[in-house]
Amino acid sequence: MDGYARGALVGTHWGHFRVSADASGIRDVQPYEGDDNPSRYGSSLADGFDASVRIPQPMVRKAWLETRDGSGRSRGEGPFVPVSWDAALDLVAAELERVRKTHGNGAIFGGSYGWASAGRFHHAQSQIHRFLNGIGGYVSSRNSYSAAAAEVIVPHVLGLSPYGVIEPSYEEILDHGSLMVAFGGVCPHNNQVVPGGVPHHHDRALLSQFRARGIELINVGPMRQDVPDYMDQCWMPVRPGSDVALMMGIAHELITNDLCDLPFLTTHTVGFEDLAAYITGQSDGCVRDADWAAGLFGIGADRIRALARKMVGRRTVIALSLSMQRAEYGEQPYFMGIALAAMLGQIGLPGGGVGLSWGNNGRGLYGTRRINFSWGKLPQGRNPVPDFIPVARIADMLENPGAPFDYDGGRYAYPDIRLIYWAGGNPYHHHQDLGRFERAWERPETIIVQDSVWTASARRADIVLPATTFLEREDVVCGMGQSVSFSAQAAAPYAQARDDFAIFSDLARRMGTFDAFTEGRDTAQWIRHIYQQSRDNAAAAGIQLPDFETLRALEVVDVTDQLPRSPHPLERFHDDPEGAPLGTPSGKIELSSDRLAAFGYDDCPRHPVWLERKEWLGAPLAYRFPLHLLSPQPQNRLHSQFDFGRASREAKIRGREVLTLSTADAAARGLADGDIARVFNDRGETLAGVRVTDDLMPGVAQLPTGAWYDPDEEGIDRHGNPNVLCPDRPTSRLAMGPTAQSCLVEVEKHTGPLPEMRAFTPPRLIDE
Ligand SMILES: Nc1nc2c(c(=O)[nH]1)N[C@H]1C(S)=C(S)[C@@H](COP(=O)(O)OP(=O)(O)OC[C@H]3O[C@@H](n4cnc5c(=O)[nH]c(N)nc54)[C@H](O)[C@@H]3O)O[C@H]1N2
Ligand SMILES: Nc1nc2c(c(=O)[nH]1)N[C@H]1C(S)=C(S)[C@@H](COP(=O)(O)OP(=O)(O)OC[C@H]3O[C@@H](n4cnc5c(=O)[nH]c(N)nc54)[C@H](O)[C@@H]3O)O[C@H]1N2
Ligand SMILES: [Mo]
Repeated sequence: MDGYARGALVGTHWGHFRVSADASGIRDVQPYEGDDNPSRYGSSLADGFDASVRIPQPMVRKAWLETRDGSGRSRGEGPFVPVSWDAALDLVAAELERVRKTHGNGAIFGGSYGWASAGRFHHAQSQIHRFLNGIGGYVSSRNSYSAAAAEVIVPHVLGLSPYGVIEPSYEEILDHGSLMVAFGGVCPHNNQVVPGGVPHHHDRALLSQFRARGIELINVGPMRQDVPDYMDQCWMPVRPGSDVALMMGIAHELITNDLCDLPFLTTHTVGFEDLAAYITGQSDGCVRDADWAAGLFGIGADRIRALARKMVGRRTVIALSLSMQRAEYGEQPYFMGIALAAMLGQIGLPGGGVGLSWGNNGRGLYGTRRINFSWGKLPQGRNPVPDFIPVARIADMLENPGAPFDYDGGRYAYPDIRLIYWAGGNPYHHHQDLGRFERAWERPETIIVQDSVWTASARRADIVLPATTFLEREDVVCGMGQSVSFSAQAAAPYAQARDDFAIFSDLARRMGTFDAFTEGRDTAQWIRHIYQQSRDNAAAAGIQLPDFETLRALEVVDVTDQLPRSPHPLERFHDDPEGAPLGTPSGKIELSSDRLAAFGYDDCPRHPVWLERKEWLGAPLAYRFPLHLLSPQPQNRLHSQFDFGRASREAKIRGREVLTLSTADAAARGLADGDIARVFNDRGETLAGVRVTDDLMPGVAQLPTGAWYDPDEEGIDRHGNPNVLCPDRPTSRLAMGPTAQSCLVEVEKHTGPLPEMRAFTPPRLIDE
């Protein structure tokens, strides 16, 4: 049909694709024929061999090669010296050995946060952690940039991880639900990414049934387009960062009109009195009612009261997106969202209660028949180094060795890092306040980055090791869906690129840990071994998976029909709170927590609170920087991956990432569609292309993440990367999570010539 033989099936986090390649590169990419709703950016895989971004061979930064100590300041300026694999790996092994001997393994930062690619074996984090554990360990990181605040607060409140309560599923909402109040919407493109890979995208098929089933959807958030256009929605625009106030206004209406489910609150929760006293003002004199909330974020108090009434007496689910916890005091919207659902008394009922980390990563899309066994994986071994950081405190750590920090009730000290080794993540994508980060990144003596492309992080490394991509190797892929796939090798490795496993095996040989690292298996044997583990685990749970060769021939195997319906983790608790208690100290939902109180954090006290943010539209800083900048997930790629690909590039405006503004804010600044704007605050400045819409509330601007950081000599980014603007400030002492979504900026028209971009031009190389 497409003129080529059926291509190799390749599994990615954003779906499966058929890739045809020959010696000259990739010829064609088609969506997997089994997916009736593929991601729109599969076409970018055709650029997987783009020579302007791929790293052809190992590289060493010239200044580092010549001077070693004290050369960190010139990181980012290149030039690089291409070297042989042997020379590069000798250098890496010698540096690891030197740092280990002189300072101990506690001076090696191997947290290596990032998504890398799908695949059970070629998983860069597992590979690097296994390797580093084998040589005595490394400083690790805890939690994720995605959901740190939720990951730490939810266990205190529900006794479960936020990923353990992702139900109710959409199936249940369709069958039993009546109302969904979605804070942050149910963003269609975000739902198409499923960590670990997925062959079929169910979002459209499920969400498009809402209308016919008469389920009401309220989108509480700044952007109308957070709900797909084929769904009916009632849009309630609210200022970013104000959700807790809105929830409290709703709660006040419920409490003062006897609309709370008191029997549920009595049998299933503790601490409601504390929270009620705070909301009604009994405890501190401040009444947090609908009028108070309306005053804070400019929605009519009547609308808040009406919303409260709407939620009572019908099956209601409160869905919380992750975006609002990636913000100052990001623990609070999750804490209060659970409390509000508890007041409605439906937690644990099908199609009701609370949906956590909703609207992305396939949450709720894969039904009630869940995988009831664990997939095999590469064992990482044990890390003997106890030191860790909350993942987003990296700049703080590099700047303040030895300084104390708080985290989830403990007090720790930052380690003194001499060497950083990163494989499978892009810190110059994911971290905030890149200006500060760049200064902190100067401090380590040695930085090693292993990636397939010249990301900003690779450009700022001393030793760069080129890795293959998923196009160039085979693997077994399985995400949170109910299927497992064989991901085929579509092409030979690019230039001298090697698999992470091959790189670490050769390093292990140099460090004397080869046998322990490989356990005598080569790549093909490891892939089969890990798949056999999956088979064994499945068999123990009564699920049959075919043997490896059959999987390879079938390509995709779906086990949904074999899976029993698994109950909502909170269903048993709902039915029998004494017999099936939660993992909290009281066994119940803790709306006020003695344990949190004992931590003594004023920025995350015992019950949900409204705290004034430093950056939001109600802050004094908004006089100088009157727009709230949100940096959502990009529609045309995953994070920074394949930013050089055609789908991502075609969506840009004159090469820059797209800044969305409301009609009113654009007009006030003389900006129109297609203009280039300067976006700035005290932390930095970037250039972006302007798109104007009526679907975004005035006062809010959106600039998606992922445009490759491309600063000029003055540090002004030329490409539209929001992280030059976003703050590097922790959510609270509890989770110490990232707060990218609490960011104020101003926007002006860019006049004068457009600076030339360098993001996709390779750094200068010097031939020795
Ligand atoms: N301002 C702002 N910043 C944010 C966010 C936000 O909302 N706003 N969101 C945050 C969130 S939720 C996340 S999850 C992070 C994501 O941050 P990251 O996960 O760091 O971003 P990616 O672009 O996915 O980086 C993955 C890197 O791994 C490389 N890679 C892929 N496969 C392989 C492989 O097999 N081997 C090796 N060695 N490398 C490989 C890719 O080329 C890429 O450079 O960003 C965070 N940053
Ligand atoms: N295409 C694509 N999909 C992805 C990813 C990607 O890179 N590309 N990344 C994946 C990853 S790693 C993650 S963690 C998830 C993240 O999933 P989310 O965190 O849900 O994603 P965002 O796009 O940051 O935010 C969704 C919407 O929340 C709204 N919002 C922002 N702040 C607030 C607020 O304070 N209150 C309310 N009510 N709404 C707010 C914004 O309008 C935004 O469009 O997405 C995943 N999906
Ligand atoms: Mo994420």
